[in-house]
Amino acid sequence: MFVTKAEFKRSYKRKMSSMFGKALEEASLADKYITLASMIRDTINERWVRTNESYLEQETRQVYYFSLEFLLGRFLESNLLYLDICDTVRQGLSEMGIDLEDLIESEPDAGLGNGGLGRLAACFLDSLASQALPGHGCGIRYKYGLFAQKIIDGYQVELPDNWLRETNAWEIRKPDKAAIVKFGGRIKTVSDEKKSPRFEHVDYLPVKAVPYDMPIPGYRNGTVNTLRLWSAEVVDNEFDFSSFSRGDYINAVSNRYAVEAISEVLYPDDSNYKNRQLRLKQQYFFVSAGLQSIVRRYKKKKLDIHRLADHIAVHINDTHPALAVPELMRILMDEEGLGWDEAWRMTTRIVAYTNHTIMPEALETWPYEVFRDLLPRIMMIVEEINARFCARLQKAYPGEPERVRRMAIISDGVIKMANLAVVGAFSVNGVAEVHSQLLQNSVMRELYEFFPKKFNNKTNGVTHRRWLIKANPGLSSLLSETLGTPLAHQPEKLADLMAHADDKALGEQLRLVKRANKERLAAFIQRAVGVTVDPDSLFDVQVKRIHAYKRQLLNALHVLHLYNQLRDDPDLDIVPRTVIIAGKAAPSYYYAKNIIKFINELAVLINGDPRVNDRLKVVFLENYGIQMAELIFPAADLSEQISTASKEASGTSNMKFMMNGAVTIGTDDGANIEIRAAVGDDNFFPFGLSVGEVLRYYREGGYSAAALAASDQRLSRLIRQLQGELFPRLPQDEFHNIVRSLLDYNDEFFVLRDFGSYAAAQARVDAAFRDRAAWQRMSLVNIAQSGRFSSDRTIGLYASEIWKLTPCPVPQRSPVLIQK
Ligand code: 26V
Repeated sequence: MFVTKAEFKRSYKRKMSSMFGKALEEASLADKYITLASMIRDTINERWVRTNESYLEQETRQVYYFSLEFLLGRFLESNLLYLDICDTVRQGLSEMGIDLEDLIESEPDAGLGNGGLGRLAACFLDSLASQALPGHGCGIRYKYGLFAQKIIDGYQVELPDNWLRETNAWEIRKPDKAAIVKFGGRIKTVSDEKKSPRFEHVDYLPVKAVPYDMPIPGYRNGTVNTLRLWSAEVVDNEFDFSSFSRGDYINAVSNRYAVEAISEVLYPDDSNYKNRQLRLKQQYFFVSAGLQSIVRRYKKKKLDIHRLADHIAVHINDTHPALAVPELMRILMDEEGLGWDEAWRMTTRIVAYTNHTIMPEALETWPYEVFRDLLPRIMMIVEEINARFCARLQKAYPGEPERVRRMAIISDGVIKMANLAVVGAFSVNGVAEVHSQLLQNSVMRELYEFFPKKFNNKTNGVTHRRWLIKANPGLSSLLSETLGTPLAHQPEKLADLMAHADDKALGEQLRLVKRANKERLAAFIQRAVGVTVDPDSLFDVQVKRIHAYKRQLLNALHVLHLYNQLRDDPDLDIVPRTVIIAGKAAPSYYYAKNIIKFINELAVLINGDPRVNDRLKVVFLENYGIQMAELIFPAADLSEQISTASKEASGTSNMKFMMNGAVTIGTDDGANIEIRAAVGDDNFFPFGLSVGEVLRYYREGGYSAAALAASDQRLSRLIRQLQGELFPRLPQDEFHNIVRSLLDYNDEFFVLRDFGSYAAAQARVDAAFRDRAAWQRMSLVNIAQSGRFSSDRTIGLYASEIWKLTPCPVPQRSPVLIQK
């Protein structure tokens, strides 16, 4: 590894010539990027090898985080930052006439996730590595990540995200570590008089799972953990293939091409469970490959299979990898020869489960026949797990067949994945206090009563290294200077900032940092949508997936209400406000797409109306993702966290905003409740129905949206405008769906019910923003209290309370770099 700038330049040119046979002058941008990335990878690889050696030597307990989604973002800049070579490289490149920014910008985002759940997995990997914890990721190497969103005439259009078009410099293909995953076929029972029967899987379709490993470096600590992503390939081995083709040769050959479809594309729907056989294939594919490789590696170490549970934990991110339970049983029994009882004791000591949603429409179930035909052996095991569980239930609850049916894993003709996960895991956690309470008291009440000790809470967190240090270098250096300590490994130190809450000079410096970030975002907005926004205006931001329960509609209706007020009273004194909204809608979620159109129509109307006179601007930014998020959070003044109480399990953007000094306007939902408690009511703008009130309405009724709309002039006007009055150019039924959701479906998400309370809270925001010093203080308190929402804290708790994992620091060599 290079040590000085001069050495860096020399090795860079050498690398360029060895990789591309080119001199610098002839190199393309892509060549330059790959050259740099490969140099960094060489350094990371050394540490990767050392980390693995050190885990092996110390026989440390390791955790594997199984997730169908990892929303990683870009690597180049963070890897430079984590290796502490950013400045040397930037200067060295610049002396060779290369702008590091250009290389950073040329890297595609690894967008292998939908939203909160996928990004959480990425933050967790960062915290594991940065705290020297032996924890690795396991997932799918989708050829296409989450679709790219284009806005055309105000409508969302989806384009494929071909992120692997260029070579991915951050992965290593390991064909020698491939595993075979078996689909379909039949199970033959082979009986032997003395022994218990064996099960032989025949006529199956073999799929080759090839791992691509990505290094996950810790922050300047020498640790490099592994994210193993599996890719589906056709089996080229004649033996494996012939066992399948014996049944039906023609189909066997044509089916080969269906194989690659398994790792082709990430499902973009995170709102509604749909029974898609390909998704079940994806789930079994990566779970089986992942577990096979874990067991194989464990045995290679010559460790005793009977002690597997002492050495590994498998964490499942939602129910998507819940097949880990029967698949681990299968491996332990069919391949390792263990009996049922021992295999079950081990499995239920290894698997832990996190639930991320209570929305009933998102709970996964698979039709019995689909499951049985695709996974015959797994079906047998799930049936046995279910039979044994039901026997226990019948004993515990004699004469209550209905309760047994509700709690069973298989009932009503479907396999209930949440029930399977709860029964098979030793730990079940929600992602914020209120969410965990809801799981225990309502959604999973009966399972909780039966397994009270399994349930616990782990409030989400986000990595402050990406979301503060990398995304907001200005703020990050001001904070470490003020506190006299770097924050990378001790986010809890942010709390010391409270001692500086009334420091006016610091307040002013913080204001300047925010102002610079807002200018940067304003320039981006200008380029992206051609709208000029004033960096001195209140930047009011809502960025997240578009969902009815997240209530972008409430935000939009309030914007329209402000506009109405401005038109009614041209001299109205409001704080100039820039409302920024971004997020993707699931391609088949028509309501959500309609909301996007509505926001874009509002933007055209308001931004083009001279009477508004720049007091209000509306911007919808297309293709929200990790990159854009890193630009947005540092520039926000107001964080919109306005879900219907009880619906948002935790939220994590709320934490990223807070960390960057935005103040929250929010409902008492998810982690908002904990954020509000941490900063105090003076530094938060609460509004809306509480969880208790929402649940009471659902239980007892007593809400009439139509009556409310009729009795409130502001609301009836908004509804009339939605019905077409405001948009003469559009078909009159353009927003019919939205109106129907409010009136015909009685406003399931209480948008109209919370409108008054929301508008009043926004008026308090308006008043507060006028006193810049007071606002600055609120912002500071939010930053100071954000340390406890670092994923380091969350992962610390997972490690100590669930996984029983202790740090295993990798012996450091001499410092990598002496800056000259
Ligand atoms: C759910 C489903 C259900 C239908 C089938 C396809 C599919 C794909 C993904 C998902 C995941 C949605 C769940 C999710 O992202 N939950 C979010 O998790 C965050 C991290 O815990 C949490 O902060 C958010 O509140 C929660 O909405």
